[in-house]
Amino acid sequence: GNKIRLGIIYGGKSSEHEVSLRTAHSIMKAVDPNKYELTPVYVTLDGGWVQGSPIAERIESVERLRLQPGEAAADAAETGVQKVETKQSSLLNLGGKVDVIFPVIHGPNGEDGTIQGLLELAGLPYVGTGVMASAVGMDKWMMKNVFAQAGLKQVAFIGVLRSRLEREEEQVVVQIEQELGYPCFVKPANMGSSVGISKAKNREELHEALALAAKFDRRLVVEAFAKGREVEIGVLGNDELITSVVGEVIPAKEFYDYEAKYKGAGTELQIPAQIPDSVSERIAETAKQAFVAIDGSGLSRVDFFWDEESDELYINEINTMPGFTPFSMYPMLFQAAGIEYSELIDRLVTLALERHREKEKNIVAAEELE
Ligand code: G1L
Repeated sequence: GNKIRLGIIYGGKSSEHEVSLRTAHSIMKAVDPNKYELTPVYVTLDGGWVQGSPIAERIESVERLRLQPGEAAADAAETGVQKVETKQSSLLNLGGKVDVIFPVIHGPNGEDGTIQGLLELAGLPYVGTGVMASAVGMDKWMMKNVFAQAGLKQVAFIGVLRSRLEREEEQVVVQIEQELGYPCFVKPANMGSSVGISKAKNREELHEALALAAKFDRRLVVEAFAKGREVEIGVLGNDELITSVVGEVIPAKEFYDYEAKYKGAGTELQIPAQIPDSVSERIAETAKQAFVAIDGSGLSRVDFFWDEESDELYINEINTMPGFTPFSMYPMLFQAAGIEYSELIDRLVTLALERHREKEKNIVAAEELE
């Protein structure tokens, strides 16, 4: 049969550029070359878009994916890869050349839903969550509001605007001390990773933590200390959802910080988590509710704290763009559930196409009714 023409957008003007490259490389190595034709689209660190032509050979090194702007025609003869360079997203160039896009990338400035919006405008099916769910999933403050509205139990929090901090930092600090106490966590609302996050154990540290987070975003969230074990689950589907096994993150450091999250420094993953089945079932149900609450599609990893002593379960966050190498939590949770990496990718592509078809059922104007 005909191959599925899969475009992969990766790189990006983001602190997770290298993670994205490695992830794209993993995906390209995992898919069946008889089933897919792969087209790489590299977003450079300074925001340029370099569109390769379909990859014919096996990609041995991740370096091969660092398409060079400007070198285009020069080495095309050697590598068989042609590169088209554009200042802006050359999505209209992709129309007609690919059937579906796998966006392994965050938005240009960390505010997400932007890449998804571009793909909507281009009319292309794409893997993962849509504009709204991506945006909600990237904004911790908005996410918490949505969880609260859906009646999901979470740790107490306060949203703080940077402008309020500039105006009345003392009142903010007093409010945090009264409503949350120490220790507490201060985070920029919009970051995908853990940069700008710190833990404050006293007033002095709180001032420092607020100042740091305010460098990254104009919206901050402060969370009460979460007691309990950190447990995570994968959700897969569009309207009909399946869940993975539950995994546990066992941190070696004081908290699951940037380094631990990305370099695996000291953290250990326990898959499946050694917790009662009844707790795993509650986690699965709550994860699906969270996915529906943000209007998720494709996939999400949902993270919780389970306090063994009180048996309380607190939702921490939903991650619509989880780590996605074969050794990341999400793929490993599904592998433990019997779905291996390449099958996971197949399913995500199928879900993307299904979602696109579902959307095409909608009429866009009342005139179409006639
Ligand atoms: F497209 C999916 F499946 F939705 C998707 C997109 C992006 C899954 C996972 C990711 N992950 C990443 O992009 C990243 C963790 C490498 C950050 Cl750049």
